[in-house]
Amino acid sequence: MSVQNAPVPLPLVGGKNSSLQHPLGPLTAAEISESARLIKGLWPSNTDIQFKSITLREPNKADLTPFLAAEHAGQPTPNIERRSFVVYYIRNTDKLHEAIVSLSLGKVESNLRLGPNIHSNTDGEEIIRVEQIALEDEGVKAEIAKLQLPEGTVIISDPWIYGSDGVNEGLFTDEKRMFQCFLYIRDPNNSSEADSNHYAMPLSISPVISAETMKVTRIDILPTGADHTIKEPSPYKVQPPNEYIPEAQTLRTDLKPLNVVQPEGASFQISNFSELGRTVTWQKWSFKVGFNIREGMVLYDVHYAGRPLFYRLSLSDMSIPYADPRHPFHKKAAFDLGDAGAGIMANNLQLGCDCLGSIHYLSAVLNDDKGEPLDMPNVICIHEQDNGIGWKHTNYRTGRAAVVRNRELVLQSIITVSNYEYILAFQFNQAGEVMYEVRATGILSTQPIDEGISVPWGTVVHPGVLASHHQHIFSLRVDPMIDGPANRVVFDEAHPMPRSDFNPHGVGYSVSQTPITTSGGYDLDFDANRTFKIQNAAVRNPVNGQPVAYKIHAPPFQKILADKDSFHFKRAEFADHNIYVTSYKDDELYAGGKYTNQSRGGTGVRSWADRKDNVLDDDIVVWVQFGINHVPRVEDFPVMPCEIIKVSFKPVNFFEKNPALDVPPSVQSFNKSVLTSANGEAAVGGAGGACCVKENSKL
Ligand SMILES: [Cu+2]
Repeated sequence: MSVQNAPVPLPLVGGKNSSLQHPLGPLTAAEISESARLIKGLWPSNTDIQFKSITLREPNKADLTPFLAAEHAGQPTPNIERRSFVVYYIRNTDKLHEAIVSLSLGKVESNLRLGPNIHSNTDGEEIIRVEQIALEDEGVKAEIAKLQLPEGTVIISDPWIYGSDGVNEGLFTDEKRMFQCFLYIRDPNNSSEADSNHYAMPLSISPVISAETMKVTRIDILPTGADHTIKEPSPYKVQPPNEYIPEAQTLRTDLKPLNVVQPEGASFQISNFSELGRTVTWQKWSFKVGFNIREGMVLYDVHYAGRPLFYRLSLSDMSIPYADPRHPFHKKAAFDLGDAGAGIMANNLQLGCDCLGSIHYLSAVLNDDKGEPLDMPNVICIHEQDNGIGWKHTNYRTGRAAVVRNRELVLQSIITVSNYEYILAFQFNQAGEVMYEVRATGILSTQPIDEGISVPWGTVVHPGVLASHHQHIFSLRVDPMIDGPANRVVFDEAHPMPRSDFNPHGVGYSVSQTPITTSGGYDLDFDANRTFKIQNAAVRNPVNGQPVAYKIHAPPFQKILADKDSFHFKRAEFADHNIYVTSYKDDELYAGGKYTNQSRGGTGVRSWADRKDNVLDDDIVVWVQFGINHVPRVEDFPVMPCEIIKVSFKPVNFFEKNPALDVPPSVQSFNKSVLTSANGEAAVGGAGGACCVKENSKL
């Protein structure tokens, strides 16, 4: 990193705008415009600046902690300077800058030129332009002509982040920021259907475009056999279409409505903590919701029944390395948050489509490439859902059942990353548990394959269509404050007791606990039932004297398969361990480093963990990795049924008993279920109103 202008540190003072804004409030439209104006003021007026992100520079924790404490106590809060973090290029150059703007003081505090080998995320305008450039290029047209496609065939271009391989040879250099476009056609027999699934008709021509010159720099021809052989494009055999849109299907006709009705509205309350920030309270939970261009949803200051649990929660990073070893597929490794951004890719969620029931939407304001505010309507939906039974017991002697439903609060955001979708949700329940759920869906990234061939690194999902195997590896950043800021991570393991006079039948087993003292990467061990817990050793449960804790339930996944010398491995610094524990440092937010596009590694959670810091009873950050090895199925095409992955945080010795005991019983007078006949016809009303309420309880 070279420094163009040295940063000027400024003292922390209250500014002119601070009384209007909360330090965690997402940047307002006015603040985005003001940030852009101040950055433009650094340069001659004819300079064309390409803004990549203009986002809140969150306050240092040392400043924010007393603010939040005062806020919770209802006392006057200290002034904290509002800052924005701005990433921009001088357009059509590699001159990447990151700047910190003091909005309170109306000045640019620091402005750094970054590089070499540091590249920023793409943006919506750039992607659209790259698509067009690929299709307008005469060389690309000449290659396409060799395919002798039917008259009127529509070509579709999917720009991909170029990736890194360390090659620096002429046109094959990865030193400069580039895009690799994969080309497809729409069904030539239905060319006017803009939503036709072009991924069923991949071409072997792949233009590479320079992000600086915005010109095609080379045209790759993709291997379509079982080896590295490249064949000259030849007349294309149009295969049958494979559409996902409903009008292309014969829809089943036996589905009856299932309406989620909340006649008295929802049980949550939502208020503004800033112009765009929201505080959510629901069933003893309270937290603040922010939204930014990179992470999308961010939760702050999560409390249950007034007890602090998490300072900050967000999806920090993801990596999707592909299995095909051949050029140019060997570079395919998407880091969708850092390369594009979960915020900027968020869907505009639609009532009655993406969430059911009584829905409250949150909208956001991000920035476009000109530095203008960009309205992002309905990027988060908040709603409740019934998730079956929460707990139940029947006393078989009396026949009396006690049962409660498991109501959940859901904050959901859906991102579209070109072909793929991720449905991302924080979920809270009445038993003090927090879940983070990812549903992977959308369309596989496909490539052409010759008929009659199969390969061990991918699945043929349609005639002539290969979907390569790939891993989805996510990193959830958890900044805990379990009953206070000083936490530790411990892991429990269950081991058989040795046979002895004490264990004469060889059946005993015991659970041991090991504290993690040093920052590093740690792994699950299912044979030992290894369970990681975030613990506050200074706060003891009055029932058993054990430290209060939250345990982490994360499903097993295969760690990154690319070898340790590969760029995929070096770049995805989080992808090699289930858990990373680091000491807290301001500005260490993204597990794969701040700039993932064509990154080279050396920054991210693996590097931070290598500091070997103390993480025992200190301010720590826990990075929870989870994912899937996606070996595509024919059933994943033309659109993939949701693959669900869920991480849970559950209280362990945190409460004095089941915290959901006070959930009102599940009764017919509340639930209003109806009897249904054997052929599914609804009958009005229904018996069983006293299913678990005893009229003459002795209590
Ligand atoms: Cu996948």
